[in-house]
Amino acid sequence: MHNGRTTLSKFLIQQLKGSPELSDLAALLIDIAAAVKAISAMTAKGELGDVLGSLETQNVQGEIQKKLDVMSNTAFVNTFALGGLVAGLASEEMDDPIVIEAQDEPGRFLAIFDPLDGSSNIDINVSVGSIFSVLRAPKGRVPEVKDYLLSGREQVAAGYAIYGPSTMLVLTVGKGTHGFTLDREVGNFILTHRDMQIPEDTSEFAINASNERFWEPPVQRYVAECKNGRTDVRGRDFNMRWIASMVADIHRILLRGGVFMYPKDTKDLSKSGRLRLMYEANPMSFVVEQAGGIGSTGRQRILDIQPEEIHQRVPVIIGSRNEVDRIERYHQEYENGSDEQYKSPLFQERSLFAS
Ligand code: AFP
Repeated sequence: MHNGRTTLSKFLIQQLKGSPELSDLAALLIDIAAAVKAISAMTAKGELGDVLGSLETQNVQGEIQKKLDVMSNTAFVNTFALGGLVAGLASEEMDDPIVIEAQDEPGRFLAIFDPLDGSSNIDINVSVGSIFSVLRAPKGRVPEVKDYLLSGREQVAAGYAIYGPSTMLVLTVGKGTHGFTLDREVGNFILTHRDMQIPEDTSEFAINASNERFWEPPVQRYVAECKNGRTDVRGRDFNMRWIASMVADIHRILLRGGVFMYPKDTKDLSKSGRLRLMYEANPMSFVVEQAGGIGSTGRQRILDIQPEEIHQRVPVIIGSRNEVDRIERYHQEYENGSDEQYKSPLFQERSLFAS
């Protein structure tokens, strides 16, 4: 029936059997899968389920909340509260973390999540997702905000759900990145993408090109070279994609390579990027790096950042190893002024494009 494939539960038990200190982690991830199934059912109803449209409320980011933002957040909160495996949780949709009252013994983990990523796509029926990150909870006391502010390297698990033509759960516990497809007939997640590997090279980049005038020079340089294709230093043509759902763009990159960029820009100097470190950049970087890719701000690896606040934003450049390496090099050359020697042949003095 499933070509010898295995289920999420069986796979996690196998992956974690050598880690007794993570004994509850498999159960926690299965709880997360249950919340994903509930959200998948909600999104699949569309207009018929009265789940579309926005509320009058704003989240801590100052963004108008979609109905499904709040419904998805509630699905995760209820799942975690019932499961008793987390001591506390933080969400894009909640100003502050909340403590989960211990049932028999306190939960060993902290969950941080974006319950519905890409929600601006909900009303136009384009793929959206959920993103989650799992950290160890402090021992012997109720978690405080400082306990969430651990670097991405401290994550014990991370992953995302994508609510597309099929619903998939892609996750890592630090032993590779693996994809599971929801079999709606039996209501179980089946391992369909074992040990995903991102191609090191790509000819596809993802960025919101309408922000070009706000980017820093190294990003402008990289994108210009991609757009110039075979006529410039890259020697081959590139393709561009931008779904405006980070989960959908990253999923494509995991499957066929690419680089996703939401870089630092001067559009809003009060923000050091659009995407949030704790529940977007960190979990996605863990998943991508376990698949052989890189997650960077352009100047440092995302997983090395020491968080300062739950909702802090960072620049994100993530995907195929050789492309992210190149973009990091361009940032270094920009910082040390050595990119002045860089001039595409198109812009040499006697070239057609000489200004
Ligand atoms: P929403 O959840 O508000 O739709 O934002 C989605 C997102 O955080 C990320 O998933 C997208 O890659 C990015 O924003 C899209 O940003 P732009 O709308 O500026 O292109």
